Amino acid sequence: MSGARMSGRDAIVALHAARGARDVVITTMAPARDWMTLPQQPLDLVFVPSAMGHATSIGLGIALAQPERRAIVCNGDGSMLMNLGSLASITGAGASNLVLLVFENGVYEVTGGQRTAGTHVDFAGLARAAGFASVFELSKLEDWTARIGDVLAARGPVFAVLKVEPAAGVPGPKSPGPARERARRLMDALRG
Ligand SMILES: Cc1ncc(C[n+]2csc(CCOP(=O)(O)OP(=O)(O)O)c2C)c(N)n1
Repeated sequence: MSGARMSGRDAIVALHAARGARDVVITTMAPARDWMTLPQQPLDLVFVPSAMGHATSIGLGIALAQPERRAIVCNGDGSMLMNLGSLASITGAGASNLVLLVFENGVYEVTGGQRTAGTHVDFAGLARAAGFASVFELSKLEDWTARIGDVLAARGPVFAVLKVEPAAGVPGPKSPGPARERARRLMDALRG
């Protein structure tokens, strides 16, 4: 990986500190693994185990059902590539309360670091072409930390590519418990 990139875990720690109390945060893949090391809230959806690509669609559903909340999706780049169509669904639905963060590490990190096709894809360009209202690309932790408030508050739907260093040799995320119970808890929290 060329150039200075932030660590994905540091990027997640910064997001954890900056998220609003009413925000829903949906994490998958390496971002989910790192999110689970931090204190959890009822409005967190750790989407593990999961089929790649679906976190964006779940985020869209929550954003549309709860327009007064912000839904923040933390996606892997390989998973983003599996569901590029969701970019058009998000903008087509006018989900202005959705923030999509792609943790671009260039690999399928949680399955052992195989290279994704993402290394030659301009994710920010794809998001602009799909019609996202605000698009960011950040690779330095100090820039992410300084601008995170602007990113979260920008006119939505918001897309940010976070260029992160792959973490080698860190085991993938383990399910934090039965998915049905966790989904029920999230629904209760969303109603609250
Ligand atoms: C549809 C589908 N294909 C394959 C897998 C197996 N798999 C689980 S995680 C993963 C890699 C995810 O890569 P990425 O989205 O880039 O996230 P990262 O691990 O780099 O954070 C793969 C291939 C899966 N869960 N779903």
